[in-house]
Amino acid sequence: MIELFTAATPNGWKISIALEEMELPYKLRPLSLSKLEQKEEWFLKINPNGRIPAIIDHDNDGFVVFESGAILIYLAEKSGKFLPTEPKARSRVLQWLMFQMGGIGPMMGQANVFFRYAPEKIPYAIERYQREVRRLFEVMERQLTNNEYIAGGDYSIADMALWSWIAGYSWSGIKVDGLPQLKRWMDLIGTRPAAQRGRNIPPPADPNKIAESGRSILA
Ligand SMILES: N[C@@H](CCC(=O)N[C@@H](CS)C(=O)NCC(=O)O)C(=O)O
Repeated sequence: MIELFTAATPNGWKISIALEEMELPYKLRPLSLSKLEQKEEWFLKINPNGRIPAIIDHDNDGFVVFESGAILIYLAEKSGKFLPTEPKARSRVLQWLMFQMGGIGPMMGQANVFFRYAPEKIPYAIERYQREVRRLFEVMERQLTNNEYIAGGDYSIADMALWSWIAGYSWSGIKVDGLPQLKRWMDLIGTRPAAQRGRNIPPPADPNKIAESGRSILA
């Protein structure tokens, strides 16, 4: 059994979506980010970085994994799903997973901070991060023009990682006008029952608020 430490944010959804897609049984351990449970000493022993997500694999000597990209690779290898073993195909998936981890995630995270949460609106910072996210979306648009999924013809952990963030594009104030392939791909993943289930784990704290904004709390 996998124990999943998570919260209703994009980095958390990556893992609940993957667990749902891979049909791996898991026990949910939601953390309250606003109560700073992720900084408590007991949790720092699991994730020294004090952030969600993290997992403990109780079927593998209580092996702990933190960092969402590393967790996705671990789960894909454990289940034998959504990460090819053929070296070139595998590398393509890992390239797009790294693109998410090093690009989309940090840039959308900063766009959210400056566009949504910062007490002072700093146009330079808002524009800088929104422009970079839009540029990354355009990179994906080109890739998706010739590929059904982001790393080729098959759905992979890279799609799960990217979709968890990109489905919340409007919260970051990013426009997707003129990106038909990106929209096609968002719908393709968004209609998967396991992706829908995973994006609602843990269940949103205030369903009315979520319905209004179409998203949950993005950190
Ligand atoms: N690189 C990390 C980032 C994790 C991360 O930023 N998690 C956010 C939620 S999306 C978090 O725990 N924020 C609370 C905090 O920073 O204290 C990963 O991909 O796992």
